[in-house]
This record gives sequence, structure tokens and C-alpha cells, in this order.
Amino acid sequence: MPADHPRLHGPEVPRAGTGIVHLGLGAFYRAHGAIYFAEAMKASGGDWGIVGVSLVRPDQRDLLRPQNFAYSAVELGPDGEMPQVISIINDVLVAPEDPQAVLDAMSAPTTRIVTLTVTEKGYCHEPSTGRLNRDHPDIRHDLANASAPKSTIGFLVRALERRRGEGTRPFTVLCCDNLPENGRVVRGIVLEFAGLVDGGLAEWIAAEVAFPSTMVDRIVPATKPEDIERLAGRTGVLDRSPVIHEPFRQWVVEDNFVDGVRPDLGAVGVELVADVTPYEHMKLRCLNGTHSSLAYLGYLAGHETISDTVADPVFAAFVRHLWNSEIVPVLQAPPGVDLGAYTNSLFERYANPAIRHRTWQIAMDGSQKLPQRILGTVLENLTAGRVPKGLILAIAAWMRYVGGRDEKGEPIDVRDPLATELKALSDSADSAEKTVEALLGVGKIFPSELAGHAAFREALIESHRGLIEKGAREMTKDVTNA
Ligand code: CS2
Repeated sequence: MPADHPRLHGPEVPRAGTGIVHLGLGAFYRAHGAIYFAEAMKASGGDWGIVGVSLVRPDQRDLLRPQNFAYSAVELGPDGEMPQVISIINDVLVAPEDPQAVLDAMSAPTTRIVTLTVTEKGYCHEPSTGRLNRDHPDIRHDLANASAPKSTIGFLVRALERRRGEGTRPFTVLCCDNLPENGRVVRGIVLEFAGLVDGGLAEWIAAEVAFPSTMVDRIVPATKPEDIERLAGRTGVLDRSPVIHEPFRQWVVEDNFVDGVRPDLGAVGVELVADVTPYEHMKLRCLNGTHSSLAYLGYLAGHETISDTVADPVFAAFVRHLWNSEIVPVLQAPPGVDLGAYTNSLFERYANPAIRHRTWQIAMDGSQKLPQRILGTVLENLTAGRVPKGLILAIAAWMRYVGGRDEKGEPIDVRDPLATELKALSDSADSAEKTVEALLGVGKIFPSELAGHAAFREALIESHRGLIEKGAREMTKDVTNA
């Protein structure tokens, strides 16, 4: 066993004071936002150290604490591995163990930004409408328990309530999740919850709190035990919780912060713009939309990772077809962006064989991802009089996937907040027609304009039947050969 790395423990790395509380301390944030903030402090100073909060499990805190919350971020590019040590995290709190400590950190006057990566399902909203799900057990709990929230929304509102009571300026809420117009959506959910607590509080939040929208991008596969071993072997030191990422990164942020207070993000390549919406749509539809499509179809076809999937010529042609014929034609390019060049660079990123991003990982939480990644594009094609067969095949593949059996009849470990409901609906149907009918009826996912669209429904049934009869790879081939 290699020795622990002194820099991962060492007091020699001077720590900045805390200016940011981050909810949902996963690998993505540690490989993206945290690195930008560390670089911004290096470039221009400021007390922008981070207190991370795990909302569910203590694992990250337990792994990071012995290394004084420092960790390696390992870039996997064409020139090999490039690790660097990131030491911007000052502490990690585990919300279920001590929710009061989390509220204390969020209420501290020195905390000026609360960043969020709690994944799509962490907002306790309805993906098809963007509204708060008032029946969510955590929301019900948080409405009744002011001092011990469980949900992200509960923590945000209760901490803002406390700041208002104490006469402290509010923090900026900076959402870094893959939701369209993520700041606006989170603002709406927070205001709805706050309105149920106290109308005056909701008004204060509406007037005083900033919720800038952001587009975040970097491919960060889950760290695997072999990554930890390889890094330890290479450096001779043991990091128990490194993060692995591709070289590419992008962050587009709406420049709207409470009192204009923020780190010098412009100095480190963050694009500060007035309207993030076109960037968000581009990224969610071109990247995440094809990621999910490749994930369901690739998984069913027996491919383990995205790079394996696009190494198969059938899927390489398919993903280019999705971009060129189904996604880009209904997309408005952000100012100065060439969508052809953008999608070519996405292909290169997917093909990077060093990034072992599992189709199974991306397939998680499909019920929360499909609307903003795929369904909007489908609807816009239908409105323009085209039936986008490739994306419809991807939706059919998701329907097959949530049924829980792969093409060899083996069980699929489906992870999704609606997994039980989706499986029950699938099990109750004994034909492609009935499966499609049952799953299209889930209004939390499919808006009625789509569910009731005859040509869409027909194409979906045909694709689903084809998946059962011919399999994912053959059906994928048919889309590009048509
Ligand atoms: C992926 C994203 O897991 C997923 O659903 O599509 O995490 C993707 O890798 C990132 O959004 C890239 O920026």
C-alpha cells in the first residue's frame, strides 16, 4: 500500500476562508466548479473556500477528512494522465447527521454563494412542468420541520429565512445541474416552497436573491477502484477519493450575483453572459440528449461505455445523424458558435478511450432527464412536420430499459426515482402498443402534447416492437440507412 500523500494532509497549503457552501458534493463538482473557484482565487484572491455538504451519505466526508479534504483531479487526455491536487474544500458536513450545522454554514455572513449539484431529482420538482412536487416526502417533511430540513429546497429556504431574520444579506444560489434555465427553474421551486412557509419571505427572496442560470460541461465518469490504484501506483501516494475527468471544460454563467459579489470567474475562462438559455439548450440537447440516447441503445446492444459505443460504426453514424438531421435543425446557436464544429468536438470527446464513462451510469434517472434532453427536440421536430426517428428510437430504448431486462434476458439494475412505478407499468403491458401507452401516460415525464401526438405514438410503438424483434443495434442501423 503506498504512503499517504503529505500534500493531501499537509498544513503547508494555506486555506482561504469559506465563501461558498456547496450542496451535493459529487465527483462532477469537484472536477468542475471547485477547480474553477480554486483557479479564480489563485488568479485574483478572495475568500472563496468551500464547505461541502453531503445530503445523503457520509462516504465522501469519511474519505476526504483524513486527507484534510484535499484530493487529486486527474485529467485523462491524449497525452496521458495529468493529476493535480485541489485543496479548496475546508470541511464536509453530512446533512442527516447534523442539519443545524448545515444551516449555520449557510447562514454565516461570510457565505455569499451556495452552489448546487444535487442532480435532476434533487430539486423535488416535476420534470415535465418544472413545478415543486408538494407530495414529495422530503418536501412534506421540510414544510413541517423548520430546523431540520432534508431537501435542497428546504435547506435553501430555511437558511434564507434565517438570514432575513438576522438582517444578513442573502447568498446567490448558483445551480450547476443539467436543467434548462436552471436558475429560473430553481427560483420558481424555491419561491413556491417559501410561499407555503411565509408570504413575506417569498417576496423578500423574489426581490433580493439572485439565481443565475448556468451551463456546465465536463465529462466526469464515476471514479473506479482501478483508477485509485493506478493513480497510487503512478504517484506512490494514496488518494482515497480522486476525481477523473476529460481535458475539456466549459462554464457559462449569467452574470447576476447578489450585490455583484463573486470570485473572478472571468479570469479563468468562465463565460459571463446576460442570457445563458441558448448555451443551455445547445449543451443539453447536443451533448446530454445524445449521451442518453447512446446510453440506452448502447447498453441494450451490450456496450459498456460511451467510447465503446461510438467505436461501433453503427452508433458513430447514428449519433452524427441525431445531430445533423434531428437536433441541430431545431436549435438556435448561441452567439458566435458554429454548431457543426461544436458537434464534431463532442464526437471527439465521446471517442476518448481513456474516459470509461459507463452507459449504465448515464442511463440512471432517465425519468428526470428525458424531458430537457430529448422530448423538447422531438416536439419541435413534430411541430415542423418531421418525425425524428432516431430520438424516438432512443425513447423506445429507455422504455425497454426501464422494463428491467436486457436483450439476453438478464436483469438490468435500473436506478431511477420512478423505477418501481415504471417497472410496474411495464409489467402490466404485454405488447409494444400497451407498453408505449402505459409509459406515455406518466404525466410527470411526458407532456400531453407529446403523449397525444398520433405520429409520435405510432413511431414509438414501431420502434419498441423493433427493439424486441430485431434488437437495439439493428434498429439503430435502420435509422441511418433509412
Ligand atoms: C451525463 C452527464 O450522466 C449523465 O447523464 O450525460 O453527466 C454529462 O457527462 C455531463 O453533463 C457533461 O457535461
